[in-house]
Amino acid sequence: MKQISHFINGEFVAGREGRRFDKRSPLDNRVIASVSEAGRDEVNAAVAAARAALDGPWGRMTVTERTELLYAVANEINRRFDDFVAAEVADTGKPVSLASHLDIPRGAANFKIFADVVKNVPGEFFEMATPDGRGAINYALRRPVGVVGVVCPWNLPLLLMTWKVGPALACGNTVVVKPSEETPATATLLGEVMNKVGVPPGVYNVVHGFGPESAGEFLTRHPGVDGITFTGETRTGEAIMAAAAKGVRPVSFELGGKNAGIVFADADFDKAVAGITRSSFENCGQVCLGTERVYVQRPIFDRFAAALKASAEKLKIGAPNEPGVGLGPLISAEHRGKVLSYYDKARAEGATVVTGGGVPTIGGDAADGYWVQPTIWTGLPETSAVVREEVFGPCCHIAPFDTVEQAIALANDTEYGLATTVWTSNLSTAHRVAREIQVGLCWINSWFLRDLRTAFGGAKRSGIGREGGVHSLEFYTELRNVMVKL
Ligand code: NAD
Ligand code: 6OD
Repeated sequence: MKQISHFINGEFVAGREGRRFDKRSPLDNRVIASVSEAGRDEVNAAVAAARAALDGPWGRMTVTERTELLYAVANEINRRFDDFVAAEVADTGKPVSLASHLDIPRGAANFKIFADVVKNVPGEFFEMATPDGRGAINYALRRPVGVVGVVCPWNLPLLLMTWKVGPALACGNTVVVKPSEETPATATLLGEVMNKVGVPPGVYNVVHGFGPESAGEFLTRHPGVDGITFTGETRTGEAIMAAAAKGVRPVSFELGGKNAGIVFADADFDKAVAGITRSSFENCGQVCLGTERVYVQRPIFDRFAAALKASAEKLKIGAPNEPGVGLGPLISAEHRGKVLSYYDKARAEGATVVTGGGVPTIGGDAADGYWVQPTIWTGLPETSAVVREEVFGPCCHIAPFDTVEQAIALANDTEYGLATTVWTSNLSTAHRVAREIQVGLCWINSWFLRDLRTAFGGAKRSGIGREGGVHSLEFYTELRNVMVKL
C-alpha cells in the first residue's frame, strides 16, 4: 500500500504513530494509499521550517536566483509529467486526457508564469522637491508577506495548488500547503521536485489532513502564518476567515459558484452546444467555473435542449485510460451522495429530466466507483434547490428567456458571482452582457480560456481578491514606501 507522508523542512515525515487516514480510489472504492494526518505538532514543525527558510537562505536570495529555481521546478514537473499524471489520475479518477492537457501542464506553467511576472514587475519611483532645494526620492519596495498558508480543494489538485504556490514563492514567501484529504498525492510528489532542483528546505512544506480540528484548522489558526490563500467552498471560506481574524491576517479566497451560461438565438449553434457541454460536464462537473444554469433564448430553446441532450448522451463514462472517455467518477462516496441528493430534489421539485438523473450501470471491478450520469433538467422555477445551490456535479438546468435584460437579470439572481459563459454573434450584446453581469470572469463564445497574466477571482460570495499576473502581487507582497531625503 502506498504511504503518503507530510513534507516538512525538505523531508518526508510520517508523523505520529497511529494518525493516518485511507485514501480510496474513485474508480472502485478500493483503498489506494494510507496518508499521514497532521496534528498540531506537525503543523507547528512545518510553520517553524517555513519561518526559518524565510529568515535564512530563501529570504537572502536575489529575484534572479529565486526565479531560476522556479523555472527548474516547472521543467522538473514536465520531466516527471507521467508520474504527475498517474498520481493525479489515481486520486481523482479523471480521464488521463484531461490530466495531461489541463492539470499537469498548468501545474508546471504556474511556476513559469509567476517567475516571469516578478522579473518584470514595474516599480514606483518619484523625485520630490523639498523646501531646502536638495530634494528627495520616494520609491516602493515589494517585500514578501512571510509564511503563507495554502488550503486547497480536490477538483484540480496540482493546478489549483500551484496557482497559489507559484506566485507565493516567486514573491519570496515560504508556504505550508494543506492539500485536500481527497487528493494528497501530487502535492507530496512536488516535494520530491523541490528537493531535486535545490529549493532550500522549509520553503515548500505539506501537511495532510482534514479541515475542522485537523490540519486545515491548525494551519489557518496558527499565529505564525502571515496570510492565508484558500480555494474551496464558500462556507469553508467563512470558517477560515474567522480563523484569520485572530491576528488580523489577510486572506485571498476563490470560492464556490452557481454559474450561468447564456445562449442567444444568434449564436453559432454547434459551437454553443459544444461549449455548454464542456462547461457543464468537464471533470464530471467538478469545476468551480462550470455551468449549472443555462438560459437559452426562446426561439432556439427546444432545439438547443435536444442537441445538448444528444451531446451529453454521447459522453463516454469510464476509466481514465479508456479511449474516448469523457467522464470519470465523482471524487468520493460522500460527494456522490450529495450530488445524487440533488438529483432526487430536482425530481421532487417537479423537474423534467431531459437526460440522466441517476447512476449509470458499470459492471466488473468498477461497480463500486462513484459514477453518476450527466444530467439535464428543465421546467423548474428559479427558486428550486438545483437552480440556487452549487451541486458541483455533471448537471445543469435549462430555462428559456426572451430579452437581453431578462437573461442578465436571471444570471445575476444568485448570491454567487464567479463566472459566466455567453454565446452570441452580436458584438454589442456580448459587450453589454459583459458589463452588466455580476461576475469575476465572463467568457464570450468560449469557456475556461484565459491568459494567466489576467485577473482571476470571484465577485459576491465567490471570493475575495484577484490573483493572476501582477494582480497576485497584491496578496503575496507588502508594499513598503521608502523616502530618502537627499
Ligand atoms: P472544501 O471547502 O470542502 O475544502 C477545501 C479545503 O479546505 C480542503 O483542503 C479541506 O480539508 C479544507 N477545509 C475544510 N474545512 C476547513 C476548516 N474549517 N478550516 C481549514 N480548512 C478547511 O472544498 P472542496 O469540496 O475541496 O472543493 C469544492 C469547492 O471548491 C466548490 O465549492 C468549488 O466551487 C470550490 N472551488 C472554487 C474555485 C475557485 O476558483 N473559485 C476553484 C476550485 C474549487
Ligand atoms: O485557471 C485557474 O487559474 C483557476 N484558478 C481555475 C479554477 C478552476 C476551478 O475549479
